[in-house]
This record gives sequence, structure tokens and C-alpha cells, in this order.
Amino acid sequence: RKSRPQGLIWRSVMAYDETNVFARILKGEIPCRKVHEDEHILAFHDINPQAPVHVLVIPKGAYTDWDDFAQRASEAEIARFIRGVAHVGRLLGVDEPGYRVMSNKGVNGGQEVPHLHVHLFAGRKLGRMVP
Ligand code: D5M
Repeated sequence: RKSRPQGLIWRSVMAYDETNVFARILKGEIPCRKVHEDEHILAFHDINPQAPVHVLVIPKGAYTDWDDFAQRASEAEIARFIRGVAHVGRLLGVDEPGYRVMSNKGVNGGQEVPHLHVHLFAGRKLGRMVP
């Protein structure tokens, strides 16, 4: 039997579904209400907002979720993404009085779309999260 490359990186790469809705938004196949775009990230309004401001920020790289990103992305990519999310908060004018950032991972995290995304919620005083 042919041996496969070992380990988590192989598994993560193979798990990425190129047809997921955010991959299709990145390819321009599905429209979005864009907030910000640069070479590395895209930010757009959530189709089903849970707060007055509900924006999703995604890296352009093919990462399934937070853990995949943490394992495979370079430190420069990770830094750019985190800075990108904060930049979007300032662009939206919600850095004061503030916002919440959240990323769901996997079935128990409630993740629906298998491309890493961070939710940015703002526009009102948010309640405590009840798991
Ligand atoms: O969150 C996935 C989020 O993605 C959920 O809040 C709906 C949103 N969504 C799904 N399809 C679209 C499109 N086409 N545009 C904008 N927003 C969308 P999760 O953390 O995976 O549960």
C-alpha cells in the first residue's frame, strides 16, 4: 500500500472544500456586501446579521478554520489577519465603544462555512455569551 504524507498538515490541506460559499465569494461567483478588501483579506456584511453591525473577515488563503490557520499559516499571515480584523473595526468606526470578535470552529463550535472567518459584532452593548 502506498504511504501517505504524515500528519496534520496533510489532513488540513485535504479537508479544504473549494466549493464552500466563502471560496465562491472570493472567486467572485457569489456577490457580497464588501466592507474592505486587500491582497490578503476580505471583509463583508453577514447575510444574517445578529447585531446592528455584523461583519465577517476572512483570509484569502484556503484555510478551513482557526486551527488550520494556526497550524499552516505563516506568522506574517497570522499577523496580517489579526491586524486586518482590527483595521476593519476602525474602518467601520466601531473600535470605540467597541466590538466583539468571534470565530466558530467545527461542529461543537457551530461552524457552518468551512473557510476561516471571524465574526465582528458591534453597534450595541452586547450581552454575555451563553454557551
Ligand atoms: O457562520 C457563518 C456565517 O456566514 C453565518 O453567520 C451566515 C453567514 N453567511 C452564509 N452565507 C453567506 C453569504 N453568502 N454572504 C454573507 N454571509 C453569509 P459560522 O461561524 O460558520 O456559523
